[in-house]
Amino acid sequence: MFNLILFGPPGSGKGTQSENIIANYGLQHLSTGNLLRTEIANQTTLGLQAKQLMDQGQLVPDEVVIGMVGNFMDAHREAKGFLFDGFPRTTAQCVALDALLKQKSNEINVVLALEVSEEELVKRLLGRGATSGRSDDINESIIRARIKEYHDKTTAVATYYQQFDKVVHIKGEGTVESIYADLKAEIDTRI
Ligand code: B4P
Repeated sequence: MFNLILFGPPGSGKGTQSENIIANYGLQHLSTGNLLRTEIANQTTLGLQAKQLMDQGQLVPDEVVIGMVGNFMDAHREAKGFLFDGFPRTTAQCVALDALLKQKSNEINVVLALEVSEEELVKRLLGRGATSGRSDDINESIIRARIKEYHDKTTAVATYYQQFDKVVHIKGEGTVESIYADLKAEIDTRI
């Protein structure tokens, strides 16, 4: 199994680049943002609780996200590897993910960390908000709150995997194609 974490702040291109990576390597895409938005669209109890937090730019509680990820991995036992997009976002999620993978004698192979300036992130997310209808993208103060959550809680994810020497930093500004080429080069040396 080859397991990859695509890491970076909101708007850094995780979802965008995930599409290219899964198309090329056949990994199973696991985006916690997409899973949560499906719960919201289906108006489940979990979705209704998550929406309130997401609309304020806050993270959904660890136990909710970890349970959802465990169920998803169980439902995709045949996968030849996972591309984790937007997960883990806290140290507790890192520890839980390591435990889930260890049960299957697996581990994270690499963390590819996209680096983008804050002003570019805000510009991209406001741009997406103008057309996508995503309620967490339309308001600059919510976008700034998401970036603050990232600095307060999610940068610790890179620190966690750095202790195992698994983090590779990638410049996330430029064309989608040029950034994908950099990601691909790192994957190809490891897969
Ligand atoms: P996510 O769905 O993960 O949202 P995101 O980080 O904003 O999106 P992403 O980073 O994938 O977007 P992309 O850059 O591709 O999370 C949403 C919310 O769900 C979170 O705030 C949180 O509340 C909750 N949540 C999710 N996972 C959680 C977890 N594990 N724990 C707790 N809570 C969780 O795209 C952004 C825009 O940039 C697009 O318009 C794209 O076209 C553009 N773009 C991409 N690459 C570009 C480039 N190179 N140049 C110019 N524009 C580019």
